[in-house]
Amino acid sequence: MLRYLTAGESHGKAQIAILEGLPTGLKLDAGKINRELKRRQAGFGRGRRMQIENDCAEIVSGVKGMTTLGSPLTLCIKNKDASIENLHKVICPRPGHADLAGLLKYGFSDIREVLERASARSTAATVAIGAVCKILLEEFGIEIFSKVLSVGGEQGREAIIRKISATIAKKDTVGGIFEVRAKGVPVGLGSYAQADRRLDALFAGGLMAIPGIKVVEIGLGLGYADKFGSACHDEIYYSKAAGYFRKTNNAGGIEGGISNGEDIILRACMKPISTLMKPLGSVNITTKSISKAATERSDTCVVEAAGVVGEAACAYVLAAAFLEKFGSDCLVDIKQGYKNYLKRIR
Ligand code: EPS
Repeated sequence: MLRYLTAGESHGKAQIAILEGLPTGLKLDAGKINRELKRRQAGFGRGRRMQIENDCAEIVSGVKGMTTLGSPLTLCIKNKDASIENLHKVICPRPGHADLAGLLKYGFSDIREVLERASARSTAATVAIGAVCKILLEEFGIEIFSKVLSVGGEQGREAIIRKISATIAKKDTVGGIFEVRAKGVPVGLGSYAQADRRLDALFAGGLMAIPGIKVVEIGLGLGYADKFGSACHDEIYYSKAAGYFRKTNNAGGIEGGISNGEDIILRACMKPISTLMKPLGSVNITTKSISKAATERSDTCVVEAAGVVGEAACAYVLAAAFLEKFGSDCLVDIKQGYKNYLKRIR
C-alpha cells in the first residue's frame, strides 16, 4: 500500500514528506524532483516568498545510490524563510482562510498558530511526493500534464496576464480553473467494488485536498447535466492493432470507478487567495471590535502553480492504484506482471 504524510510550518525549518510503499529498484532522479518543485514556484501572479525560496529536495532515507530500498522515503525541502519564532501576532482573521475556524477549534489566541500549517506552502511537499510517483509511472509510459484553462473568467495567456496585472493593481486576488491529464493509463486501475477504491473518488479527494480547490470535474463533468445519454456516452470500438478504443472521451477515462484505457481528464476550480492587500471586514479576536482582516505577504494568483500541485496529487493517486493492481514489492516483478496483463487483455 502506498501512503504518505507531510509535515512542516510555512516559516518553520522545512517541509517534510514521508512516502511509504514504493517498490525496490526504482532509480530516482533528483533533477526531476527539483524541476517539479521549480515549476510549482513559477507562474505569473506569485508573491515575494517565491523570490526568497529556492525549493530543492534532499532525500534523507529510503534509497541507496538513488535507488529505492522499499523502506520509507523521506524528502526534506528546507525553508529559506524560517522566521516562525520572530513573526508578529495575527489577531484579525481573513474571510475565506482557515484563520477563525482553526483558532476556535484548537484554542489558540494567535492566528499565526493556525496559518503556519494551513498555508499552501505545504504543497511543496505534495509536489515532491508527486514527482517521485511520476518517476514510477514513467517506467510504465504514464505521463501527467496540466494547463490553466481560465483565470477570473479570462482564457488565453495574454488575456490571463492582463487580468492578473489588473488584479495586482487593484490589490485584489483572483482564482481560476486548471486541467490535469494523464496519458498512457492502462484499463483496470481502481474498482467499483468499494467506495474507497473508486478511481474517480480518489482523484476528487486528492484534488479537493489542495488548499483553495472548490470544484472537481471528471471528463464532461457539469456538462453531463443537460445532455441525453445517447449524446454523451463514449461508443466502443475494436481493432486488431489498437484493441478496444473510443472516438470520444466524455468519461474522462473512468467508467464505474475504473480507468478505461483512455486519457484521464480532470478539472479543478480554485477560489481566489484569501489574503487581500485591501482587506475585507473582520473582527479583532482580542477586543471583539469591528476591524479589517490581517494582511500578510501573499500571492495574487496561483492557478498555474495549483495545476502543478494537481498533477502531483493525481500522480500519487495513479501510483497507489497502479501498485495496488500490479504489486508493490519489486519493480522487476511489477514490470513482468504488467506485461502479462497487457497481453491478456488484448
Ligand atoms: C506559499 C508560501 C506562502 C504564501 C502562499 C503559498 O508564503 P508566505 O506566506 O511566507 O508569503 O505565498 O501561502 C498561501 C497562499 C496561504 O494561504 O498561506 C507557497 O510556498 O506556495
